[in-house]
Amino acid sequence: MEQRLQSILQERFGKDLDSAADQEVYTALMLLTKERMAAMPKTEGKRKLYYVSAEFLIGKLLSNNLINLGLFDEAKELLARHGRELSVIEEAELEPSLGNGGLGRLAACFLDSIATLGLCGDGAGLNYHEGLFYQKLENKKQKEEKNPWITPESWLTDTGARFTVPFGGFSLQSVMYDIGVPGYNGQCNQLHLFDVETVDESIIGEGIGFDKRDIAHNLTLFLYPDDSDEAGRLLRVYQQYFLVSSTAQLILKELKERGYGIQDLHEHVAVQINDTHPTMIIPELIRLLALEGMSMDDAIREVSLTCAYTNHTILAEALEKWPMDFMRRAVPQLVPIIEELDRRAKQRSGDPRVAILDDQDRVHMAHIDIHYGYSVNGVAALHTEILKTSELRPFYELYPEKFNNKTNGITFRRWLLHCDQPLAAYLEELIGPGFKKDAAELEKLLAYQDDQQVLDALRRIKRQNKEQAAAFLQKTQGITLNTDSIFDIQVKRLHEYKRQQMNALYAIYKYLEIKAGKIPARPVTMIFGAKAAPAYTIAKDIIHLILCLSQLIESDPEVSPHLKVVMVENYNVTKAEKLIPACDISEQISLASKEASGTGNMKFMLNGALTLGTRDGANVEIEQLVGPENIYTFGKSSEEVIRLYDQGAYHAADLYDGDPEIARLVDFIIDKKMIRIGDVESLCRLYKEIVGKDWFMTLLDVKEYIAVKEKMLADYEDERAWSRKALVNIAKAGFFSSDRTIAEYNRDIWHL
Ligand code: 26V
Repeated sequence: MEQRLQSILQERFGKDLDSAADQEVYTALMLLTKERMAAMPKTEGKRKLYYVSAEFLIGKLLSNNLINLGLFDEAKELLARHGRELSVIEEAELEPSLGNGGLGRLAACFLDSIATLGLCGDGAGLNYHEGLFYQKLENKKQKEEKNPWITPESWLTDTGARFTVPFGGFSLQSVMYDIGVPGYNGQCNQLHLFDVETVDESIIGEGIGFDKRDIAHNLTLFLYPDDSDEAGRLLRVYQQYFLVSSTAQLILKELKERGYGIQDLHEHVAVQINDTHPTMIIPELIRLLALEGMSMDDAIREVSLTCAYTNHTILAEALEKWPMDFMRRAVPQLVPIIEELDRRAKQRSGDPRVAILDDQDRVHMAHIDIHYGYSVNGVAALHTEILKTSELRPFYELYPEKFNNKTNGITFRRWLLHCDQPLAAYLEELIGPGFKKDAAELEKLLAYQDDQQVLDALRRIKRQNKEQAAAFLQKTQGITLNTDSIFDIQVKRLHEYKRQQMNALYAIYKYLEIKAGKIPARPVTMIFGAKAAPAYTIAKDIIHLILCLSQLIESDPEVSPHLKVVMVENYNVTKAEKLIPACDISEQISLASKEASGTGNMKFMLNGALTLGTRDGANVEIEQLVGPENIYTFGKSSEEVIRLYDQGAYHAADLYDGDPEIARLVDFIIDKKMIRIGDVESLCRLYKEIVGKDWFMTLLDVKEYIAVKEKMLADYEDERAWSRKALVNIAKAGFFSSDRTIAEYNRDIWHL
């Protein structure tokens, strides 16, 4: 390795490992890794999977690729011999923000596991030049900026493949870039990212502003541009079609290159549709097959046996419904096909709840997937049950055989071996290296649950990780953390259903307690990290509330020694990797029934944090695995919440009026002290929202939440009992390896 690295440095920069800048060493290591990946065998199979997704939140790639290639230690030692540190070198890598949150990160974990299991399958997505957005925190508010990540030398390789994508009135040229996805001691697959040839970064103005109608120049600039106006929503339709048309053309091209004909499609191709964003691949494939002479009946049957759909949410506002008029403007060639699919669906069932076209001339994307896909899966046991019994019930009655559950997972390469190297090394010492290949072997750790030495070591590792995270926050945001304190962390997208506002009410509670002289046994550090959608006003108000509380507490010498509230700027995969190993309390407090699965919950558990959570999403399965004594749950059940919605029986104002303790916390949002440091309009709007509406029922669970969190803080003082619980969580996390999830997808859906 050393020789090759030195020669790349020499060729490119005329330098060597002792004289090159960090950026140059990074580039050389990246190029070396790319060479190694290009030389790896590609996976082959009778049936090839295309995992189609509008998002792949891949994170930085250097360290993870080195780990998967088995080169990590060698690279680290080589650099160390020249007085350099890999962890410093990898800071030069820019993180692409090609996803919003869980859905995009899941897609990235899945690619890692597909390659690791040696399965023949590639990802297909879009090459957004500026990603989602970079979040700046200024004047206690979120500001969006562009987030460029593509440098002249990057992980992208131009494959030379080009496709023409036809839109109403014009066509665009699609350029296919590949990013290699090496498996862990396996083969190498690809992530195909399509880019529009005419993309033009110079049209971006202030912040993330640009002309939303200039499709030829803007199509691959940003992920999900602001969909609060019509031009933004229409652009999403253009993006989605660009993705699926390019992918469909690639699929048929590769099918033929592999020596098969279009009549063999479903035997040799599986398409996994990641949420509804790539749904148009169904009518597009049908269109392309028909163009090649296949009958409509045959084309629909072939495609229906090829495509499978994953649902990631039950939130009605997140289920895509596009006006047919958008289709007529952007993709008129799909209109007759969508109409035909709708006609056939209506023939099959007259129930308006399962129609593709509704009486307002809107296309229900999920309904296309369910009628014309062969599999429909939810992402956690509870989520799939809710789909079957309530959200998608009429579909379940029509097609019970299509429905199945695939509980999400995470890749342990990134979320243990890479992000928590001290823990991974210690586990290897204790139980051997087997867990790296077979995550179920983590259970061997259970043999040590009463071993004081092991429990002490786990606590030491946690302490060391807290110091690392604290040093990182000091360096990046100038924030000083007390590493003796309890680290209580909620990091995820900002959404009312995830209830960051409930956690903020806890901060208010604690603040008032301390002001009243009730000093906690140990200081608490509450860490938040969250991006809000640019047009989601209440979400931004919640960020503002958190930042106001942070300042209020920081500037109060009575309170600040005991409580700290921190908001991490631009929370992303890299920051998750620093924070998760440092966590004591993992906040998973969504309103029951609303979080389809969650995957952060799994990452925290694997890194020895204890969950404070509702019985929602995969939390339910965590509880079943670790047992109720090793998790802290609270809150109304999903059945109860669904009943409240069905009967319209939840009224926040009743709880507010009837309970002075609740009123005291909510009122503090607009207390004089807060108004003095914050934006009155924002704080008042949030206050009114919580008292008057509270659609996600914060006040329903807040008291029990506070009580359970208090119990948790008290329990932390019993070091031995706490560490034992942490050990059980690590030991039982094996189930959440995405290798298990992918093995199930392959067994039940893909049959590769
Ligand atoms: C999308 C939107 C779009 C606009 C309106 C508000 C809204 C709210 C939620 C969403 C979520 C879209 C789908 C999604 O990201 N689901 C997440 O998927 C993860 C991987 O399966 C899962 O762990 C999370 O629980 C789920 O929220």
